[in-house]
Amino acid sequence: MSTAEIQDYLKTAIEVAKEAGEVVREAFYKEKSLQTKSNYADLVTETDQAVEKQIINSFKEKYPTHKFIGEETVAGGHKTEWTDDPTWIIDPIDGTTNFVHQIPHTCVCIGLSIKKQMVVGVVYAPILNEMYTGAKGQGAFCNGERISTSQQNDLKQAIIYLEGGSSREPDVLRRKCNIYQKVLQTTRGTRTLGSAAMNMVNVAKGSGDAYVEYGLHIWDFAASGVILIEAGGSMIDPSGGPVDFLSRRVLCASSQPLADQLSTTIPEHIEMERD
Ligand code: 2AM
Ligand code: CA
Ligand code: CA
Ligand code: CA
Repeated sequence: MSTAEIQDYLKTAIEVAKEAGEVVREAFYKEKSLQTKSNYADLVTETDQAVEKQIINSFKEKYPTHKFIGEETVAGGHKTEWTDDPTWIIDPIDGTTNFVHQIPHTCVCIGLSIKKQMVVGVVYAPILNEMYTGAKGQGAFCNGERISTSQQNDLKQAIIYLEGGSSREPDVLRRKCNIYQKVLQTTRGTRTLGSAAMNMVNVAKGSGDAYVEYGLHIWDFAASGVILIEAGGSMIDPSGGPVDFLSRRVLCASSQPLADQLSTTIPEHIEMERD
């Protein structure tokens, strides 16, 4: 695929993300119509659903043959169908709980895969006014300025993003607590932004050094993954080896040595049912 083609896809994704971000911004300080999904901590609003529809319709107009994977369109319990076809991977609002509670770390995520390779990623945080973009082989940017990771490679000096996640299963929570304790013991500290994509783009721009997560889905980290890699970061499976977008696990870091150190430090790696 040519550089010009990738640039065209990126340009479209930025336009579509901006339009979607406008809707998120408009709704942010208003009362929300709220439903729960798998449990009381797993939320969805009318805005999540409306924004996803809007994004998909915009792409369908321009690229009628392309496929879609979107958080609010994937029916509960169904396996994600990810093919070699050009596929737009969409999280209309990453950080829905932040959105509901008027915490500004909430963003629209749009990624494009071709032959199951991520080629374009856009993460737009409309309340923070931050537009993160990345395209394969073309670098990563925030509001048009080039970004790069901290290149930190000493765990003792590193800040690690960790999330509670939305699972409330006692076994998952116990394992997460064990990981949290070990990470606190071996690093400079932990942070939580409440959005997988915001954690990842912050690692991409050097605000913090790593992020490890179990329980997420392809739409949570596909778009921000391109940005992280293009910013010089590393993305692996938490127990080592290449990342698998359907495994529901990811470890990303400012550098490969840091990714490896964090991977071996974590006391247990939570197995999740694959997408
Ligand atoms: P969402 O807001 O799109 O649902 C918070 O832990 C972050 O992880 C959010 O980005 C959230 O995405 C995502 N997330 C949702 N469910 C999760 C889960 N069970 N485990 C981990 N992360 C999850
Ligand atoms: Ca969700
Ligand atoms: Ca998400
Ligand atoms: Ca979401």
